[in-house]
Amino acid sequence: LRIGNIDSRGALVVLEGLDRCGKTSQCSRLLSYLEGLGHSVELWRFPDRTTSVGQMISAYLSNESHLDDHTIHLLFSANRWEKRSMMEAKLKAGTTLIVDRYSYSGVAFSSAKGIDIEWCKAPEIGLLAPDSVLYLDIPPEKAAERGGYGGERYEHLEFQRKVAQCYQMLRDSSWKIIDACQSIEDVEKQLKEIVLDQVTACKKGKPLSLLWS
Ligand code: DGP
Ligand code: NA
Ligand code: NA
Repeated sequence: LRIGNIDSRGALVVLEGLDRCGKTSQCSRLLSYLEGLGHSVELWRFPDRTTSVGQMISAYLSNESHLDDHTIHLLFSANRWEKRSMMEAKLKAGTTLIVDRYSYSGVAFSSAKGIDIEWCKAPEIGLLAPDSVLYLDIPPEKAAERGGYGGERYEHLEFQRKVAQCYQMLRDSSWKIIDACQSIEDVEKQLKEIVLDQVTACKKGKPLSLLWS
């Protein structure tokens, strides 16, 4: 009989997609679902606008400040690095993290501006790799039709089209592509299944790995 498995941990689950793909509401639904099953779980989001780096990012996104494309890229990356040790501690303590955007947003949004993709990935190397990346796939035109683009810097159809193309280049075996044009309930059902599988695998000791592997 083994009492407690030292390698048991929480799962790192990331939701990605264009602005208005429905990510944020699906994140809350996943949170309630896992809490209801009695799992230890937290909802995180990047950028985390509460830190001092996050406040610089927030000012940039709302067009209150203007920064060189490389500079803002590194700030987004720093915002993930400043949360890295807490992220690892939470996972090792058995808490599953549902994360609204991560390094893939970092690389997709900056490479959409024309910055070399390898340059974009470099500062992300060594961050924790997600167990699962759930990509909510929606045509940019459909997302734009949903309305509610809040007027932030990147919320324009033309730019979102480029971001969609850049996301395509980042797909790997940890990605699951979900058709985000389905009903909210159908999307939710698919996400729940995938996430529960990951939570179970991580409880059994699936090892953590690092970006980009
Ligand atoms: P959100 O708070 O999820 O609405 O994200 C704010 C905006 O910032 C959104 O348009 C996506 C973009 N974004 C998120 N993460 C990054 C990143 O790491 N780099 C860049 N350049 N943009 C990002
Ligand atoms: Na947004
Ligand atoms: Na969002």
